[in-house]
Amino acid sequence: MSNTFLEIEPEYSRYNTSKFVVVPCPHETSTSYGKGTKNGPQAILNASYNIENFDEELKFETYKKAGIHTMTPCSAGRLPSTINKILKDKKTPIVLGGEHSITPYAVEAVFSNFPKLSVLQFDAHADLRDKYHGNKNSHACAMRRTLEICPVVQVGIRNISPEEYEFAQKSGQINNMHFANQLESVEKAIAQLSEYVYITFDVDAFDSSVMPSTGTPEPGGFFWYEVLNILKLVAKNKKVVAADFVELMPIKGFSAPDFTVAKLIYKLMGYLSR
Ligand SMILES: [Mn+2]
Repeated sequence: MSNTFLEIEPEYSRYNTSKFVVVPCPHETSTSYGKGTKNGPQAILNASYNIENFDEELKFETYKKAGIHTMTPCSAGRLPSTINKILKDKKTPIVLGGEHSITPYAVEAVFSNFPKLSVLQFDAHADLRDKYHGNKNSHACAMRRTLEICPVVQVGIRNISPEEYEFAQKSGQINNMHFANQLESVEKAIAQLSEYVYITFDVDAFDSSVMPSTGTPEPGGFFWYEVLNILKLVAKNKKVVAADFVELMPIKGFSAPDFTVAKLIYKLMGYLSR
């Protein structure tokens, strides 16, 4: 069991001297098929203990360069005030879900600090339903709620309902929606983002062979280096001010997907520390 990201020594993980603040948010109320996203944050922290701290691509140890602090787990209700404080302290919050419904809470807090914010969503699903099983705050509505706050650019999409598709067409959101089989539009997608960017990464954006540990896995998704290339481009061209990684549903005794998410988070931190 690891209580902090990477379990690094206090010298590099104190709040005051850290650029990144990891906020575990094990919120789960509305998952549809699989259950267990509430165990996601702990699985990511456990896996992070085993990742190599030297970034083989960037040739530095990100944690020494930037500092990474990990907070005690936070409820969805406390997420906005927590994120607000982290941003006021000029740090970058990295939220670990939990289900995708936490994203609008987090985005609202980030938007109040960065009015020129837009969101880059990695996801298999459009998540644009107005309601799901009568619930406006379901994870299936996460991006519809987020869209009520600021613009959203979607990549990796390959699961959308007729109602969502109709909404996307009527609202114009369809122009900011990039389907998984249109990878060539990645640069266009990044150009659609505003100066300040919040990244929300639903792990089901990955191909289901890479990421079986999620409630609603989908074939036809991203592979590792495709995702890294997008993150690299965004980090280079925009100011990424916050991120979340959601919907990991760890499978007991099968740690590769947990490791993938932990390493992905560390890669993003590296790209943001160059
Ligand atoms: Mn989602």
